[in-house]
Amino acid sequence: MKVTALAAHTPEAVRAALVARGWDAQPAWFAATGMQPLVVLLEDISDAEREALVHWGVKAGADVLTGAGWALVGAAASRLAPLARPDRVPAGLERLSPDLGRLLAAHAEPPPAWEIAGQRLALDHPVIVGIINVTPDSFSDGGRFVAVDRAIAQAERLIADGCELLDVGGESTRPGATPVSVDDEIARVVPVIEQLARRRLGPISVDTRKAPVARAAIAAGAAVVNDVAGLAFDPELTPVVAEAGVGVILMHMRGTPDTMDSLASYRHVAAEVAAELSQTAARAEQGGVERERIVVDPGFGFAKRPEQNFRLLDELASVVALGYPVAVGPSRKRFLGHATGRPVEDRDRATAVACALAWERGARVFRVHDAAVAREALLVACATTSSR
Ligand code: PMM
Repeated sequence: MKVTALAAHTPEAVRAALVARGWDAQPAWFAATGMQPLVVLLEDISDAEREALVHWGVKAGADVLTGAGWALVGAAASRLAPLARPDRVPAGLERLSPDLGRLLAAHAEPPPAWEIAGQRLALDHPVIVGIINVTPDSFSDGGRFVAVDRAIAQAERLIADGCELLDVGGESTRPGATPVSVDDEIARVVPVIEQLARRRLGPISVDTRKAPVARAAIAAGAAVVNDVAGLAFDPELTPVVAEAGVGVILMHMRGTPDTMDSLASYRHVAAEVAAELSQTAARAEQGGVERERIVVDPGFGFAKRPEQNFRLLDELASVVALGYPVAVGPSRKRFLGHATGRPVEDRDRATAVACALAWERGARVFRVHDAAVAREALLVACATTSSR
């Protein structure tokens, strides 16, 4: 007898083993995804539900660990599947079916594309978003025309380096940054977006929390709104996004850039960020934003301490399981400096590694300053996981 361990972090090894032994591609893929081990955390459950789960676990051969109000259930996806089916779920566990069903569906079939205004971005490969910051320092020597010219040159470089979306922002969201008025923010971003659109450099995203800025940016040609506040800062922004039919990136943070550092307290950062993002996305959908237009982002560096960012990066699967495409923005952030000791201007390699790790865990959209380095790392990561 010959015994070989197979990789189980994705269904790939099992699929390949079956195909190599004569299985057809489709059944091999279904069997492999069904065999993949999953662990789900259930919270806010009753004692009766807990008991029913333990009972089911013994019969189904699943691992169930429980405590007051919670349970951890570990089993192959195919074993968990009956719990997600209203006609097969054991008595007493009916409340579990809808959420577990969504989670298993997202696991088996991740979203294939992201719908932005007038275009769909395929997610079978990494989508790189290039950052174009139009903040006061870009005006410091020469004023608006120089700033616009510089942004155009930056855009051309980012596109040449493989970006599929350009994210234009006029407000710094770092802690302690001076607030920018709506008029100033519009005066910064709109001329740049107009010029990018005129030169067909894009598609373009606008990084803003404010409805009037988003409205002006969309009129100038933006196809995506990237909101670090997840549509919670300005109540008028949701209808603007919904009515314009633009794509939206809903980022997780707590509080505002000024208060967020004091709100970085979590018992289980990935579970809490996933739950809060799920509510953010549900609110957007209730406000009329189509599901296919939504991307969620765990918000590295926003209301998270260095170690929490790394935990969140490692446990990104909890966010991916929400079923929306996931964007990440680790670029040059402080937590990368924390691990490498490198200053902000020397964090592009660390950024590229973080992007590759995030791809492997299911992220599909990557917001970066230096696209060339990130792209190389992502091409290697993508080639490793996409051998089919
Ligand atoms: N980070 C910043 C700004 N906007 N948008 C998204 N979607 N995700 C992020 O992580 C994010 C963002 C802050 O970084 P910067 O000041 O270097 O642009």
